[in-house]
Order: sequence, then C-alpha cells, then structure tokens
Amino acid sequence: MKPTYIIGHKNPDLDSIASAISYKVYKQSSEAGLYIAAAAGELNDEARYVLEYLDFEPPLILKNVGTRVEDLLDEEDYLYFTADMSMTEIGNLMRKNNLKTVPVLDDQKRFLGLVTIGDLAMIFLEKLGTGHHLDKSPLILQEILELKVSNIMKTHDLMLFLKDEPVDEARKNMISTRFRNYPVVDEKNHYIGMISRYNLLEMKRKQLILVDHNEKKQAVDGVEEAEIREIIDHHRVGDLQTISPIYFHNEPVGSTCTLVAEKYLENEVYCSRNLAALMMAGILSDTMLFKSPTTTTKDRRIASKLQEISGFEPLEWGRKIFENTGYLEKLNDEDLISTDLKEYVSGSTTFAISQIETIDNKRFAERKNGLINRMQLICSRKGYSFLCLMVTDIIEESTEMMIAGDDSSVVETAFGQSSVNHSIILKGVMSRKKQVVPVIYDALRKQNLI
Ligand SMILES: [Mn+2]
Repeated sequence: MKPTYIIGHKNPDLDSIASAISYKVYKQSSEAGLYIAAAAGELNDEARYVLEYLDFEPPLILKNVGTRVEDLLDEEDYLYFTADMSMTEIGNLMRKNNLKTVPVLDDQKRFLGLVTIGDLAMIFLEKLGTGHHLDKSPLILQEILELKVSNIMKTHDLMLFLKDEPVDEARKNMISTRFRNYPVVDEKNHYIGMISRYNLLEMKRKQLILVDHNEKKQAVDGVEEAEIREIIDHHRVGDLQTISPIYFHNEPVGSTCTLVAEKYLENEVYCSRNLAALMMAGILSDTMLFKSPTTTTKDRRIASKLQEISGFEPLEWGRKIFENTGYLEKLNDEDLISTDLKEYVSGSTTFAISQIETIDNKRFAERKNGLINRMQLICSRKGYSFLCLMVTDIIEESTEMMIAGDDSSVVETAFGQSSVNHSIILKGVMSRKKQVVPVIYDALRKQNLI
C-alpha cells in the first residue's frame, strides 16, 4: 500500500514534529490507508528531548519528496526463481503465471540475474540446431531438461535501478536501452521489484499531508512533484498549489497541535496519555508557555483538556521541556534562579529552594560564581536565611545543590555534607518536595530544640 506522508516545515520545530506524529496516529486510527509521520530535516534538541521522554519513535527524515523509482513499483507480490531450479519448474511457473521476465534471487532475496522468455526461447532454438539430427532428439531434450536456472540466467548487460534514483534519471537511462522490464534493488542489492517502460509513463506522485506550514519555500524539497492531500496550519496562507480540491484547515491559533488535538476531542478518537502530553508539548512550545501574543483561549482550553487525559500539568511540563533544551541557558542569573523558586517558613526562619532540571549539569558549571553571587543578593533582599538552587541532572539522577545565605550551614547539617565551593552533591535526589524539603524541615526542628 502506498503511504501518505504527514510532514511539517523545514528546520522542524516541536510543533511541526508533534503535530505530524499525532495527526498520523489520528488518521491511522480513524481512516483507511497507510500513514507515515515524517520530518523535512533533522530534529532540534527540544523535539528530540520530548520524543525520548514520552517514548515516541522519531519520525522518518524525508528531505526530498520528488518521485523516485521506488514510487513506480507495482504493489503486487512478485515471483522469483532461485539458481537451483530446474527447467520444468520454471517452465511451469512461467506458463501458469504468464511471466515474461523473472528475477533470480538468493536466499537473502539478493538479486543474481534475470531469466526472460526470449532468452529461454533462444536456448531451445540453439539446442535444436539445424534440425538435421532428428535421431538425436531425445538427447537434445535431455540436455535441455538438465539445465538449471544458474546455467541460463542473464547476469551481464543488465540495467538495474536503485530504489532511490530520481525518476527523471531512470527515464533517461531507459531511453538508451531496449529492455521491457528493469529490476529495482536497494543499496544492499536486495530485490524490490520490477518496473516497466509502461510504469515510467505513469506519474505516481508521493502523497503528502502538510502540517504547520503551507508556503512552498518552507516545504520539503521536491514538493512540486508530490500530491498534497490535506493541509492543517496556523500561519498565513501562502502560495502552494494543489491538483484537486483538498481539505485545508487554517486557523489563527497558537499551534498546529491545538488543531490536531481538537480533532481528537471533537470526533472522540482515542488519545493515549503520552499522545496528549506530546500535543500539549507542541502547544506549550509554540505559545512559549502561553506567554506569546499568538496564544488564544482555544489553545488554553485544549491544553487543559489534554491535561485531563495525560495527567501532565501544562506549565510544569512546559518548563521541563524548556529547561532541558537550552531555554535556561538563555535566561540571566536572576531569572534562572526565580523560574521555579519556592519559599518556605519554619518558625522564624524563611528560606527558599529553587530547582532547575537539566540533561547535563555541566551546562551550568561556568555560571556557578555568578549564580552564587546573585543568590546571596536575593537572600539579603528577601530576608531568606538561606537559598538553595537544585540543579537536577535527570540523566544522572543526581542534584548539585548550590547554597547561599547566612544560615547555609543548616543545609549542610541536614544532608550531613560540608559544601565545597558553595555546593553539595546529592546522588539519587530528584524531588524537591519529597527528598529535600522534609530533610531541611527536620534539621531546622532539631536545631531549634538544641
Ligand atoms: Mn507551529
């Protein structure tokens, strides 16, 4: 079955990737056909992080959708010979199936040669010779019957096509030869099928559904050779032309994922928790956590529906995505410390713990002095006894806790560690709520008792 590729724009962002994958699942579960999620280029850090986190396969990278030899292949199963087959075997197969050209393959389906009806006829004619030896006819027949495919197959002067070859090139090569059929192989010489001169006359275009764009210059290369079947987008209407009328959904909302999610909800198509979280990620990324002026009430409404399905809290999930993909690096020290800061009070002591999550603690190593200085300033401004910044490495599953403030020894006592250059390392500590806050409260209580 010929697939329909669902693909976003070049330099794909998270919305493009997430909408392609989620719309693929939607189409696959609600309509007939074969759908493949694709990307017009390599994935960025953000998309890669979200797909890994939610355990999705990355989409197929498709940098050109021009027509390839592979697109011309017939879909029927093919018949083939093996080198050890006898003349009676192949004779039977050819007669029963009306075959004229048959590939010879090894047990790995690698291409070895061709047997054509014309070559076979020539072998018969040559064996028969001038017909003067009528008395030897049983012997001649025996010789013919003893032949194997390996003796008769043609292995030289053949024209093979690679499946990824552009059709225009294949057509040029075909004009210079006179064969009826041409075998097609992959880069490892595995046989894929046969194309005929007739196939080359037909124009079999790749089938596309575009998401998150509709302008030609943003679209994957070769789009002019493909057939666009649908477009779902939230950008201005551009310049792409289609062959026939298509489904074109364009709406000025914050993200394409909003529109795809709306389809799931409206048509009550099953949506898994992870898929809901994926579409939510697309919305959060394109709307910059709903801060972008492109954000609409529909984006918020759909995101909260996705929260019900996925159990992901939008702002928490969005922050996590940004924090792991370079967003934090762009913030200044003050904003970085404040982005997820929580205050706590125990008796007369007020303290604060902030947390950032990263996939690599080292990203913040160079900034440490600046961060500590800024934390000291925040402590005196806000009257905190101490301020902790948890830099949690979610890959290593450990936290570097940077500590500032006059009473930072409380934290050292709580975890039984002396700080080195204003920080302690907490292996296995990921949760502020469960693994840090109770320990500090406990230490404060004990201190007050003394
Ligand atoms: Mn978008």
